[in-house]
Parts: sequence; structure tokens; C-alpha cells
Amino acid sequence: MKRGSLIAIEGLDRTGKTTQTEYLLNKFKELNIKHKLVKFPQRDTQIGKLINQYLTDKSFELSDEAAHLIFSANRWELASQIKDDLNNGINIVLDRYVYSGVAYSSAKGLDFEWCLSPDKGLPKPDVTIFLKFQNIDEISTRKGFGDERYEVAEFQDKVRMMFEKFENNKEFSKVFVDNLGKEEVHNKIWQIIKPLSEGCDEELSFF
Ligand code: T5A
Repeated sequence: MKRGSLIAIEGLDRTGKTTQTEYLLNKFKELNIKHKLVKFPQRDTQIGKLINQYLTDKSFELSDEAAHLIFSANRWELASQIKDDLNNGINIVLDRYVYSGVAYSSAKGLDFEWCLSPDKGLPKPDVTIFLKFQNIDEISTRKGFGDERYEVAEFQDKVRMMFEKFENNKEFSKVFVDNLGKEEVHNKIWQIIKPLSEGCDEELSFF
């Protein structure tokens, strides 16, 4: 039996990650392919609750380093479950993952390599789709933008520059989304995911 594929959807705030993970999950359902969604931050765990408080209550004080480490700890909480599910032939769709962790924290000025270090050893996606927006002003007009700590256009621009540092990584796939409807973005993503939809022959790799 093939193992499941590990697929990550990444991007700035409000770029449509949740919308696109839903399209993808519906497609897997339609095709009778075993699948599961894992969203980061996973706000339901004990660590996740702390992250939720940090994101929604701007008066909640935490050093940038400590904030970075709790986002990483949240991924480690779910790592063995992800490995087990992949080994059981289930495709896992990740709504944000390691690259978000590094991009957001390094955009605050933390060392890029240091930011990657606590995630070393986590399962590496077979493909990471990066929803690339050129016009940050358009995202900031989307419903809900500004509700949470990092939803500030100037900061999002810095995060984008950090994400761009991953663009040469083998499994990193950019999808330009400016002025595209939800369905159009999905069609572009599906072209990339389709070859991995029935699972993966290659051994799982790790950060
Ligand atoms: N973070 C996260 C870190 O700092 N470190 C980490 O390690 C991790 C994992 C919360 C914050 O945490 C930070 C990054 C974030 O600032 P989150 O819960 O994923 O992370 O928060 P958001 O990115 O804001 O996630 P959202 O669910 O709010 O936004 P999505 O998923 O990108 O966008 P979505 O799909 O909900 O769509 C937003 C709006 O746009 C519309 C939708 O209908 C919706 O109204 N939309 C479109 N409109 C027009 N055209 C399209 N193509 C559209 N697609 C969607």
C-alpha cells in the first residue's frame, strides 16, 4: 500500500487557504480518496489555546522567541498522529505548517535559521502550495482582516519576503492568486496535487 501524501497550503493571512483546503477535501471526497485536514495553529489543544489567546488578545505579552516555540510545539503535538495517518494511506492536507512558523517569526526580526531549528525532524510535505498575492491591499479588504495580531498590511509584506526565501525549495509551488475566483485558484492547485492524489511512493522526508 502507498503511504498518503502530505500536502501543505501556505500563504499570508486571508489569502484563501481555508477556502482552498475545503475545495481540496471535497475533491478527495468526490474521488473516494482517504484524507484528513490538519490546521495550524491547532487551537483546540492546551498549547493551541494559549496560541489563540496570544493571537486574539493583543495585550497578551509573550517574547517573540517564546511565541515562536509554542507555534512549533503545537506542530510537534500532532507529528506522530500525522506520521501514523500517512502510513495508513491517508492523504493529509495541512492548512499552514512549518514555513508559516519561520516566515512570521523571522519577519519580526528573529534569525531565520534559528526559527527553523525547533521544527527540525518534523515530517516534510511532498508539496507545499504557496498562495501568492502581489497586491497586499486587496487582502486587507477581505472579510475579517485586522481581527488578529498579525493582520497589518505592512507586516504581511515582510512575511511575504520571508516566504519568498523558500521559493527554491524542491517541494515549494507558487500559485498566483491575484484577481482569481475561488474555483480558478482551485483548478490551478488541483493540477499540482493530482499526481499525488492517489498517495506517494517515495519515502517520507523530514525537515
Ligand atoms: N502563525 C501561524 C504564526 O505566526 N506561526 C505559525 O507557526 C503558524 C502556524 C493565524 C495566525 O497565526 C500565524 C499566522 C496567522 O497570522 P490562521 O488561523 O491560519 O493563522 O489565520 P489566517 O491565515 O488569517 O487564516 P484564515 O482562515 O483567517 O484565512 P485564510 O484561510 O487564508 O482565508 P479564507 O479561506 O478564510 O478566506 C478569507 C476571506 O477571503 C475570501 C473568503 O470567502 C473569506 O471571506 N476568499 C476570496 N475572495 C475572493 N476571491 C478568492 N479567490 C477568495 N478566496 C477566499
